[in-house]
Amino acid sequence: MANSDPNCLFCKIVSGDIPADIVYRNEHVLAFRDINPAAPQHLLIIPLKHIASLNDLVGDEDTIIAGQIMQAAKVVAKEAGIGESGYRLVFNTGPDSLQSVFHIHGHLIGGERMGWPPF
Ligand code: D5M
Repeated sequence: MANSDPNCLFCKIVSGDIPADIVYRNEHVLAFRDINPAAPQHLLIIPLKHIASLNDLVGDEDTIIAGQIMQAAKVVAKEAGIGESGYRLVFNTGPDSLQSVFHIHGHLIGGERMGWPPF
């Protein structure tokens, strides 16, 4: 599978063709501010590789990528000042979740006291 999809919005952010408020990048993942924040801190963490959703994770390489997103989350949270106060990492997947961008992204949300359940 190709690492990039020319029709994918988030691949265009990875390549720099579309601007974003990038807060973190390493050789595996990118994090940027959500354009429509749902909380005081709302970052999106994405793999550089195009993978449409959690349902499309295949094999050991993608398992490692999923872990790299998790590893980045604590770094991004700390840099956003919410590492200790707490945060959620949400991966909308499929129609009932209202996933709208089909490139895996973890919503890192925090900066205020949240409710549970979330809906
Ligand atoms: O979430 C997709 C999220 O992506 C949604 O919260 C808006 C955000 N979004 C869409 N376009 C952009 C750009 N250009 N920059 C930053 N954030 C963006 P989902 O879980 O798929 O519903």
